[in-house]
Amino acid sequence: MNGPLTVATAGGGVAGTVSPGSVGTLAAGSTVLAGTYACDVSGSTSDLLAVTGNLDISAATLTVSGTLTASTYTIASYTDTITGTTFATISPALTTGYAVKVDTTAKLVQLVKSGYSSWAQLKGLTAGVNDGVLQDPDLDGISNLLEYILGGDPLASGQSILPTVDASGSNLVFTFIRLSSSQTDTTLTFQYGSDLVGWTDVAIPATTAGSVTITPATPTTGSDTVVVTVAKGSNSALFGRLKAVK
Ligand SMILES: [Ca+2]
Repeated sequence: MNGPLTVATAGGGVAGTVSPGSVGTLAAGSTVLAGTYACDVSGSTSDLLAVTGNLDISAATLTVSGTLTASTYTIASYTDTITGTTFATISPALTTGYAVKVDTTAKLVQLVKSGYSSWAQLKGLTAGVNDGVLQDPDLDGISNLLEYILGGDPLASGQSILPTVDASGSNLVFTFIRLSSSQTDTTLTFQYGSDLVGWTDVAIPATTAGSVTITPATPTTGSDTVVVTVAKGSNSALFGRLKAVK
């Protein structure tokens, strides 16, 4: 199919469903999906809507048929720009543990399996060898579990993902980036105290609450910026640390 493709909802012009057939590829020019993308999945393959130009999924409905089992399915690609960070409606809901991921670097729309073991596999860790949550195969002092939550690379040594602390004002301000999907199988707690013995827990929530400010999709889609603010008060010293449990 060449040229622009518009799939509109009934009443908005052409009522339509894009369905490339039983696991096939539909090539199209710039596409505005306002109707339904009926995406078939079979084994580790899926339909692919291959767009040369711009793709707009912001008003589209995604319906997946078949059983999701693989860690990643690429269901659309585009060459220019995308509008929308996910589909407006996903019906029926995706299998638990899967999410839509718009990768604006690779210019792909994917269905990805979230969770630690899937992440470990995608990052090149080997099951039973170096994929343990407490293992640290790149020897940078950051466990695999924290690499997962903080968006690190478990096989490339580096500490840029570690939380930063600013105690220059009247507050202790603790900032880090969280992989949003890591919330599905991990629990994060910020702990602070004045003597390294007793700690006060602050649960890290899904969205802004209390002393924790969460800015979603920042700095990139799929990650959140998390800021914990604790008043220093009369403490001469205040320590903070992040506790992760899977
Ligand atoms: Ca590490």
